[in-house]
Amino acid sequence: MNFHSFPRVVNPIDGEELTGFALCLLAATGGGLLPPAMGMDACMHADPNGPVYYRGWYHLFYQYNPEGAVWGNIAWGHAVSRDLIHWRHLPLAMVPDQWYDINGVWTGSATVLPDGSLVMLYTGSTNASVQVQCLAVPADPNDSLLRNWTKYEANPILVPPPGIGDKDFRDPTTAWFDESDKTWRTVIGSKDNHGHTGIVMTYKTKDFINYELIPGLLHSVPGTGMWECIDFYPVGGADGSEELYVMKESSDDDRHDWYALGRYDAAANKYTPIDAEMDVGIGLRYDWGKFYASKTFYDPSKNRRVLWGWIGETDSERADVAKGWASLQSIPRTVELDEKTRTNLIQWPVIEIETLRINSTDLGGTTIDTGSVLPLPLRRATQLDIEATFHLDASAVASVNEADVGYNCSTSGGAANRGALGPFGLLVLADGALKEQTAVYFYVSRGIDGGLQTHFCQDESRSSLAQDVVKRVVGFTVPVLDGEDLSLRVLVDHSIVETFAMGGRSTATSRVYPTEAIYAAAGVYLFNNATGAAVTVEKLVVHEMDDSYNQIFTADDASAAL
Ligand code: DQQ
Repeated sequence: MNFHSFPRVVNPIDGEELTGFALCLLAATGGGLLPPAMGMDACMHADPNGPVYYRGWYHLFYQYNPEGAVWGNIAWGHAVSRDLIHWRHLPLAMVPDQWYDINGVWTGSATVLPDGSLVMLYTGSTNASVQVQCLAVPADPNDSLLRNWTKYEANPILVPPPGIGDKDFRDPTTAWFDESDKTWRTVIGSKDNHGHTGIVMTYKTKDFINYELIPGLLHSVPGTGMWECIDFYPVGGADGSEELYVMKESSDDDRHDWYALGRYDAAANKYTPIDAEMDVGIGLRYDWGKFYASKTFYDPSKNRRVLWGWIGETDSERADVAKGWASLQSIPRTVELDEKTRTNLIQWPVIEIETLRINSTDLGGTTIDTGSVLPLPLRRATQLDIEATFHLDASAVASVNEADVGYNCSTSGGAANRGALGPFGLLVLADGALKEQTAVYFYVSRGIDGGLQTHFCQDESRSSLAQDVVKRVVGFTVPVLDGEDLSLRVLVDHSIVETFAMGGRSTATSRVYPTEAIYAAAGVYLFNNATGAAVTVEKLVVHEMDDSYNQIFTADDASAAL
């Protein structure tokens, strides 16, 4: 089945006629669960694939099951956009129809060559379930919508090398050009079956058809298991600062996206993290909530790197089958080196998201006393972009005591647990009785070395009255430099909360399933559960957000686009 074979139906809320992906929205609404509508919505099943900017269009391919709401029969879904916000869904780009990908057209990456042409490398799962790498190119390079793809006639172009398991060889990266020997390099993640070590292998090629494995490993970290969906790219380097490299792996063991900053020695084929304790798989994550199998691409039209992650469901598979869809893509984020700290990345929603702001309320200059919860006077609170800055005065900070040593977002009791200087922040998607709420907050504590630590956490434990939902408290410490206030940017979209703390130094995404805090019954509150200090909310601007009106591409759209 492709998108166009869905029956035509009408949305009971606005009477608009819907097809395809929108059918999933209808099913979800009918089931009492509210799908997000600001970004890419519903019915996609997993990893973003091959994101690329091609002839004026942003393309996002993604792992998609055309036959069900859960993983299986993996093909490449495809959507295009002019602005990263308003998307049109196209027919499937690639389906499993060859012996080398009959068990799935798995994850891959696009590479734009210097002449502007495009190659796509992806993993095929063969008829014997062996993971092999395959090449595909646009069937018509003049079609800016890239609707048809030609798989290379002699695929696969790579099979697992000696010592690598048949099921441990997947997800080739975007290639980069190495001037030293005029070859392209691509890397592929795997694991060393003896040591449970995550590894990255580098291949070089001149033509994307013939490849040579470079001896040795680009990187490896013991104890981290299979590395999926490697991403590898430079950051920084402007104004004479040293360029660093991000290596990201999606850990099949714990289903989190881990990254490190490091140095890349191309001649030696070696990656070395700047801090061994913050190595790939053991240090920093892109997002402390639900965010996996992510991929970046370089956007030449705005000279920026853009990141997408797959936001899986946290309800049960049974519920996904019942509602008929599963999973989202995150709002696209720019990603760059934090030049102030040089220890972490900065992630930030692409600026285009601000075009969805339809009404803004300035509520800054409020003080939240200890132990208080303040409702915000908002007209609508289900689709919001909230910008907040909190200030703690220095004397309060000095009062943080030993009881707060060793605070940990996930294990220290969440938003209900009171300490000297936390938690304080926002409750979003909260109903009037606060039976349902997602808490986004800071907690300042002492580290074991006696210094202050700021934790940024998101508490899902009361996000839904529904039972069959995984609810956690997620988060981590976030760097705060001298003189900086504590800032949050929270994107709320019915059933997803994407938060960026300290200007994007740390992020957390929660998939939530409110049953009471919906439509007009949803609200936002400021809260301060700290025992030791009032908190001043220096800045609080709440933007009401519009839907992004994603649609199915029609023949008329297609001809108008060309
Ligand atoms: N999903 C794909 C694999 C990848 C995994 C299969 C990550 O290529 O390793 O659907 O979610």
